[in-house]
Amino acid sequence: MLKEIADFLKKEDDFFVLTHHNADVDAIASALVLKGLLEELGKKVKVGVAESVSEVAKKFVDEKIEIDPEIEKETVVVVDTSAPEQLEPIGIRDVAVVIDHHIAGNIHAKLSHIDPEANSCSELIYQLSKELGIEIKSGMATLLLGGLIYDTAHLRRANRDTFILVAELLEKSDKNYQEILQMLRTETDVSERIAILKSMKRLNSYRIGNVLVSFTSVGSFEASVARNLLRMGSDISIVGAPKKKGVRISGRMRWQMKEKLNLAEIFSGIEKIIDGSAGGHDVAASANGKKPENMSLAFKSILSQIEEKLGEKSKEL
Ligand SMILES: [Mn+2]
Repeated sequence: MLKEIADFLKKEDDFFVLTHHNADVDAIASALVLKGLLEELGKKVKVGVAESVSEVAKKFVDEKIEIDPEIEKETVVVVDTSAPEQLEPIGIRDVAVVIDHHIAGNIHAKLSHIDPEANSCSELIYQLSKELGIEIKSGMATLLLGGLIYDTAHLRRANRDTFILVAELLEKSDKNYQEILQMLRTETDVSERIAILKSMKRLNSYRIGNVLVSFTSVGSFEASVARNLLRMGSDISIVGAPKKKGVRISGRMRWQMKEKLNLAEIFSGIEKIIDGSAGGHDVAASANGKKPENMSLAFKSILSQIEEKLGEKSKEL
């Protein structure tokens, strides 16, 4: 299908390449490299994004990107996007081409190349460059590397082919792997880091056999604090954010504990206590309730549910 898309792109003249809201690195890389390729063919190309470009993706942008553009008579190409809602509020009558790697969405287009096996949309654009017979320039290679590395969670989800692609693109880019990783780094906002540090003051931890469980509370960023507690050594972390009229509780658990416990199930056991509702899955759960005064009761219930499931009593550390 990429062959047909390449032939079609060669015929048209005036393009708008669009991608999803809060555009991530893969979306931006795909759109900008496609723009570059089409410009090599002498075409007029604009790039548009719905709503915004994500903070980390901004570091890869050094040319004009239009936010929520008006589409006139341009030929529309949509990249890295599977649902029309992800393009709102951009009003589009006709989509000519979709290139994407998400499970087949419902954007109706004349031509589409959707490959859910691909780890990133960037690698599809790279394939398209070969189909078009255009040599990837250094800047384009850097963008594609950014997209590929970002969408594979820094290559944790990479396969053999991904590494071959990365090696090929590193040959073309004037940046090395460390420099690209540096561009992909995101700084945690200072208020979030303050929440993490403050949560340490209120930390209560327990040992149940070899399982370590931590409880704490913060004003906000409870999910981030819970994730950080796992990094610091907890097997299960429970973080409450009590407000005047309500409470949110977030829980995280190490993957290795999945066989023994289901956090979402445990959280459903505190719905009544905090007068609210809980949801999530085995290793991540959250609950919202109307009774902040019962947060510590909810913590006690969570601890005793874990004790019961593991068949052991807890000892405070
Ligand atoms: Mn993507």
